[in-house]
Amino acid sequence: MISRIDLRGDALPEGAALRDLLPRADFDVAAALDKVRPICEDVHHRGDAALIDLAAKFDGVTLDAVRVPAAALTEALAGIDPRVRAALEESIRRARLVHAEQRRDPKTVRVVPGGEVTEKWVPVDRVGLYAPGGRSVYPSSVIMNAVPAQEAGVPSIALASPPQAEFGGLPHPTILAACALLGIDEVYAAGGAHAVAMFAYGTESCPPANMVTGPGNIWVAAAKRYFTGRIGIDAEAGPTEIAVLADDTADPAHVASDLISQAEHDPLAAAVLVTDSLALADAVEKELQPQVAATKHVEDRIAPALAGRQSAIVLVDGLEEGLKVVDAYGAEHLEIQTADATAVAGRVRNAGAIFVGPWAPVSLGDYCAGSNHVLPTGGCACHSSGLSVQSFLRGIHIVDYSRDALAEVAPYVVTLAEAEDLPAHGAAIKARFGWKVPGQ
Ligand code: HSO
Ligand code: ZN
Repeated sequence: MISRIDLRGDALPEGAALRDLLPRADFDVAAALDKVRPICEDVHHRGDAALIDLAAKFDGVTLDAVRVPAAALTEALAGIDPRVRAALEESIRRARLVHAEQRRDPKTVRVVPGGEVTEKWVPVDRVGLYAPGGRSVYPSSVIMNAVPAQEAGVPSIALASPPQAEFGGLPHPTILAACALLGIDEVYAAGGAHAVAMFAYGTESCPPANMVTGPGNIWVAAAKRYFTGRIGIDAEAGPTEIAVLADDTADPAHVASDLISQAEHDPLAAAVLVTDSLALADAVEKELQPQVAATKHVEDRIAPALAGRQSAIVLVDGLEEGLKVVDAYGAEHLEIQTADATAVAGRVRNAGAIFVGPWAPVSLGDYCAGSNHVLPTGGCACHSSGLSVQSFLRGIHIVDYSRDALAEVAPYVVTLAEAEDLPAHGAAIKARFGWKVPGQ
């Protein structure tokens, strides 16, 4: 059901060599680029007409328009199960609490008397959020994308989600209901690479956006890569990952259920247990059998995800080695189920989010911890963060120097300009002082 990688005995290799020993899914975004290019360019040239044709081709729906009417949002909210509504509201409330604290005030540094640099934080003007359809209808992801954008103060927020044949060509009603709860009223029935293209280029009905965020399949990831440089993106989300660092104090039934919880997303999802306890490894493996058999998405997702080359139980000689392994892996989600989990978590350097101890499973973070669930996958946690208010802000330096402050530093600027063979740079300084730079 799940393979083992035994790293006990010899000293662990360092860095990339260690990373190469660890499991990871094949998620070849580059290979998908050739397929998305013509789709994106079709949207570029034909706008809404292309979106309508692509919806017929990929989603099997006939659309009159891609913009979702306001009434559909109100109806979706009215039709939602009240318990789901209450849970979404609680999820939004907690996410707002955490994300509101991520806002940044401008900061001014007085470099010298009369010479200041201020960094001000300005939200992106317009953002397109993407919410997948099909297998992954996640209103929770609408929350995780919208809340940080809203708390950042983004003035214009639109959302795209694939049209669903069974809902008359509208996006899934729970997606629409989540939008209504969040106050997002600009919604488009568009999915896949063409939805990203709609936001990147703009069409007759959708003004272009400066940034696109949100999870999606490989086509969405490839479209994000295609437009990188033209628009901002959050990340190229790959299949979801859970790593659990556990010792013999962990409850094997809970470790198994947490591994299964993320395997539930996708046959390419990764579930990795890193432990120094052979007894725990055996017990977790034993737990997996009945738990997997009893859960819903066994055949199509969980069994292939656990059996895939991206999932494994990794045996290590001790906690120190375990920490090296989880840092080399850089999981999207990392659970610490060890004695003194807080101290161990404090030592982790690479993870999208860390879940500490027995009462903080990844499922909590997926929905209601207040943390964000849009996190770096594929090892990108070693250089990137999850989605936050910061993702939607730009820091702009404001440089304000007086005459005296410029005069004081002018010789250095001129010297550096000459050292770089850029005399015009120096001249721009000298001209201000009648070509005579004090100190030279
Ligand atoms: N675990 C997924 C997010 C999600 N889980 C949505 C449930 N719904 C990636 O962080
Ligand atoms: Zn999840």
